[in-house]
Amino acid sequence: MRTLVKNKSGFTLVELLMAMVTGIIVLAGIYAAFNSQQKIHTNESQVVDAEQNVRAAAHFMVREIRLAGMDQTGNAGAGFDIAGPHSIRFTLNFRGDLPVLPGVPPTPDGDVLDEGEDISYRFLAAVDTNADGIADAGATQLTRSVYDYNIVPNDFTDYTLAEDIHAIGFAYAFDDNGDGELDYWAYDSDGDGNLDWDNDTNASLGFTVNFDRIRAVRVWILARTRNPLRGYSSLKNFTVGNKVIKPNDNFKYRLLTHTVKCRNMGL
Ligand SMILES: [Ca+2]
Ligand SMILES: [Ca+2]
Ligand SMILES: [Ca+2]
Ligand SMILES: [Ca+2]
Repeated sequence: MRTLVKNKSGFTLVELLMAMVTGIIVLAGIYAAFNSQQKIHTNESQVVDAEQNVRAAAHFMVREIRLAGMDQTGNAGAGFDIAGPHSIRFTLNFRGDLPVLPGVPPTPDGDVLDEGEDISYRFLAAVDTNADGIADAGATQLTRSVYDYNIVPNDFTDYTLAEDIHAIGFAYAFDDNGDGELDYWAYDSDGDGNLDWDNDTNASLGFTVNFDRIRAVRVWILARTRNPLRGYSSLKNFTVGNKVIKPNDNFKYRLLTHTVKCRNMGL
């Protein structure tokens, strides 16, 4: 006859269930800790990526804007062509028509029509259709455009300087009373080749200023993370040139501002 004997060395169903439940709780705890670590890690690496991206772009751009108007010959007419609130175009004269041989320093000629002498920084019109300096799709490329006089028809060659840029802004300083101190930060609001709008008061200057009098450029670049961050809400306001931007989403934003003295202007 079969007898039911309790196996002392085994587990009862209750013990087994308790062990399973305990196991699940422990695993859930480990998962939660891992998940939150993972989340922090993903968020942090995205922020680091965004910062490196925008820093490198700003560094390059600042270095080049500093050279605006550079011209050893003094008669190439180098300087600013566009001094807009969201785009800049400037020239420098540092080389001539002929290809430069390796090891031979370039000899500037009397124009700003050679390779790399006519530079713009901007959002392309297709990605900022209303030209307000804010990427239509939330983020876009900051483009460095080089006007190329060696191709027919002459046109810009565009290079992506940085991705994930939300907004860009520029303002230009000049010394109004000639005492050597910069007095206004302004920009050309109507594209007629004269500064006319005060960036700080957002009102007309009341007079116009030739681009030759620009002595410094201020640059704002507002970058954001490539993807929204889990569990993050953007609450800050950012001043970018002539506007205050208030993102309302889950991206993390990083604003870089640089003031660039244009050493070659006003020589
Ligand atoms: Ca030249
Ligand atoms: Ca836009
Ligand atoms: Ca002054
Ligand atoms: Ca104007």
